[in-house]
Amino acid sequence: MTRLTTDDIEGIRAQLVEYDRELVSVTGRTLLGIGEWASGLGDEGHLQRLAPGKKMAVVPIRSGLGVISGFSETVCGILLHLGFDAMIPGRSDVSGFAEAVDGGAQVILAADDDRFVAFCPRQGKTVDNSRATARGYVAGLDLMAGGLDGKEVLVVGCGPVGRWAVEALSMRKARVSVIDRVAEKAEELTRWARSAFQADVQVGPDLEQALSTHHLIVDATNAAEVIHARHVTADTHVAAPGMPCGATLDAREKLAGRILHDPLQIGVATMACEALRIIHAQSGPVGQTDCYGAST
Ligand code: 2YJ
Repeated sequence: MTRLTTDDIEGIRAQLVEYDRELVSVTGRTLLGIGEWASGLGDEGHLQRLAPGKKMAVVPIRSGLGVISGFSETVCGILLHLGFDAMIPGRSDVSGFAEAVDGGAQVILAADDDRFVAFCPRQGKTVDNSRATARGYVAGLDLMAGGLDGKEVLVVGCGPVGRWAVEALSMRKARVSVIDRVAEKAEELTRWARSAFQADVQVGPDLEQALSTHHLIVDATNAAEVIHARHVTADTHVAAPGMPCGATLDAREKLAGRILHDPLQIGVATMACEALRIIHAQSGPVGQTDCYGAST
C-alpha cells in the first residue's frame, strides 16, 4: 500500500472548489455528489441537509512512520468542504481519540501506515478507506459511463482496493474481469467473489489484451505506466484510485474528461458519506434504497 507524502496532498485544500468543477464536468456530480452516489444516500443534495452539525474529528497518529505533515489538515479540510463540523484534536493518538469522543465527535478518522478508518463510536462500526475508495471510484465510473448494468469492466490490480471494486461493480451488475501481475491473486479474487456474493468474475487474458479490449477500466494498482495512449479509444473511461496514477501522461491527455484520479478526496468523501449513513441508520431511516439494495 502506498504511503501518501506531503507532496501528494499539497494543494488539495486550496483546490477543492476547482476540483468540484472538474468533477462536475467529468461525472456530472461534485465530490459530495459522488460520495452520495457511492454510499446510496440518495439524490444529490441529500447529504447537504444532513451534514451540518455532524461532529467529525481527524486524529493524527504517530505510530509506524509517524505523522505526515498536512495529512490530518487535508482530511479535515475535505470534511469541512463537504459541510461537516470537522476538527483536529489538540493531541494525537490515544489522547486525541479521548479528546474527540469527549468533545462529542460522532465520527473519528485516523490512519496509520496500513489502514485508514472512520470510526463511528456510538454505533460500534467502522468504514474502511480502501473499501470506500473503491465504492467512490466505481460510483464515479458508473456516472461517467451512464450506468454499469451489463457492461464489461476490467479491474487491474487485485489488492484491497481492487477487491472492493469487484464487490462494488458486482453490486452494480457489471460484468467484471480482473487481472493482476500475480496470476494467483486474480484467481483467488474470483473465488472470493463467487463465495461472498455469487458473482461470476472472469480472469482477464494478458494485460495488453485486456486493456485493448475493455473500454471501462478500474486501475487499482499502485504502479505508474499501466495504461498507455494505445489503449485509449473515444469510449474509454478510467477510474484510477491508485497512487501514482497508472495512466501515462499521453494516455491522460487522450482521456481528458474521461478519467478520475486523486490521492485522497473521493475516498474521504465516500468514507464521510458512509459514516453518515451509519449514524442515520441508528437514528431512523432516511428513506432511500441504495444500489446495494440496502435501506438507508
Ligand atoms: O496521522 C498521520 O499523519 C499518519 N499516521 C497518516 C498515515 C497515512 N497512511 C497512509 O498513507 C497509508 N498508506 C494508509 C492509506 C490507506 C489508503 N487506502
